[in-house]
Amino acid sequence: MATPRPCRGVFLLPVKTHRLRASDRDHGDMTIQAQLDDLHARAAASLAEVVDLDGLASWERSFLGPKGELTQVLRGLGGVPAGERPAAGRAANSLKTELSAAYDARARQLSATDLERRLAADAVDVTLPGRAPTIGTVHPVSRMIDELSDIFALMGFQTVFGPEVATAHYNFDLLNIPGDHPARDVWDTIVVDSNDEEIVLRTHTSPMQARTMEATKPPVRVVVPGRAYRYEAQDASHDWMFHQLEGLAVDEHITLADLKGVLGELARQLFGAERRVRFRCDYFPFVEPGVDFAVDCAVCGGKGCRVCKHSGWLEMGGAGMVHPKVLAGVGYDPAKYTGFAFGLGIERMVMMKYGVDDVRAFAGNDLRFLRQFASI
Ligand code: YSA
Repeated sequence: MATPRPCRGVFLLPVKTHRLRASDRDHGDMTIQAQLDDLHARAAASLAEVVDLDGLASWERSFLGPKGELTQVLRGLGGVPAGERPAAGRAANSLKTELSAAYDARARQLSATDLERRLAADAVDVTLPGRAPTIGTVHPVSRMIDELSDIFALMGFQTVFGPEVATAHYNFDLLNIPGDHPARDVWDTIVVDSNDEEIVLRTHTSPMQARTMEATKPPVRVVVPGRAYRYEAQDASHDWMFHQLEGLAVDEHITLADLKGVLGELARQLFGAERRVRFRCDYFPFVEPGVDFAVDCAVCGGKGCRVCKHSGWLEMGGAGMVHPKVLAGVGYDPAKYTGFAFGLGIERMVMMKYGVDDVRAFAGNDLRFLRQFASI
């Protein structure tokens, strides 16, 4: 078979292998010019009906592509008598140029329309007001913990954290609450495991007293914020999970006056210079003497309201002078060292500061409640 001969970008094939086909249409005795005119008319009419780029691609395949009608005509030129061939070739090539130009023009037109259509579909109205993103806020309890840590840092206390799961040894024994002590029942303990040694969810942050003292020598000044758990009925002022802030200071010559000074300063920094504090005798096996610590209600100014249950006072927590047995239990010499400790209810402090009247709101996950603290 002879090799195709390039001619202005078109391959002219030998007559024997390629007869004039023009898309298998029956052209009978039509002259080449008549065939080209017919092809021209049909291509133009068909192009006018093309409405999108897919249609245009198919039009191109039908008329200009390697198997398209015009290409077939060009390939068949070899069968045209030699005298007529140059003119037929010029006419065919001129039609190819014309159809190619028409194709390009239509392609530009359709691309522009297509782009416009896509732009219209994707249009963004930049004049619409934006949607305000929801901004998260720090939980009021976490905020109070930060605030308390800052206040105590200025008084020389370091903030430390401890495990929420404790052995009964740390939660009770080292706090002078042995197994048979009636006070052990007071704590409504959630026991996690009682096989070898009783493991509990800490009922207060006080286990960190012994842990801290075991790890350091006096002087000690720490505050320990964190969760505590008790198996007790929930009501407006009691939840089964809540937060406490433990405080511990041990050194030579520490007295109850130091404890009163520190907690009084805390109340003023947190609730305002005009706040009054109250200390009343209380009993905790790990302190002697023990006190409960209350602040006059900032919501009603001490007159009595729903938040303070009409008493004018809000109890913040328990406190006292560290019991000599607790000091001795961790190897401190009680003849040399004294100390004070306290355990404050953090939710109660937030309630007092912001007038919240139900402790259950803090773990209730109601965003309407939590969002109120965003702007404070
Ligand atoms: C006492 C003496 C010390 O030397 C050191 C710490 C303490 C406090 C002691 N460990 C304790 O837990 N005392 S307490 O049972 O009275 O709790 C202290 C505070 O935690 C309460 O005043 C209250 O504010 C808060 N609280 C207790 N149970 C709660 C609660 N808050 C919410 N829900 C509960 N169920």
